[in-house]
Amino acid sequence: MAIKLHRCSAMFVKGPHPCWAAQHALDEAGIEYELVKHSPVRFLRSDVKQLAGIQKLPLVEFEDGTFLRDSKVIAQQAQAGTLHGPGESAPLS
Ligand SMILES: N[C@@H](CCC(=O)N[C@@H](CS)C(=O)NCC(=O)O)C(=O)O
Repeated sequence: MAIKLHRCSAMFVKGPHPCWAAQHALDEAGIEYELVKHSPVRFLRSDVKQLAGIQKLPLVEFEDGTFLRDSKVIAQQAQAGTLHGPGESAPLS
């Protein structure tokens, strides 16, 4: 499964920061991903808006072009081993 984690470039911000939380959860679960960094300023994320239709990060992008949003959902699925796109009924393998 080749996924991409889109997150803001403020890598130094940890703790409850949503981008950090999502990345940390993927790392803890041993899930491999390509890291794609974007502006920490939401209104400068026209690239994200064009790609996913929204500007909030983090986002997990799946091979089929779908996106999973919200750090809590990403972390929950990563921890449960059920990471899958919103249109998928089962985890990608
Ligand atoms: N509830 C969302 C919150 C996402 C969020 O606030 N992300 C930050 C990461 S930098 C962001 O996009 N901030 C820019 C803004 O809200 O303008 C989640 O947990 O994923």
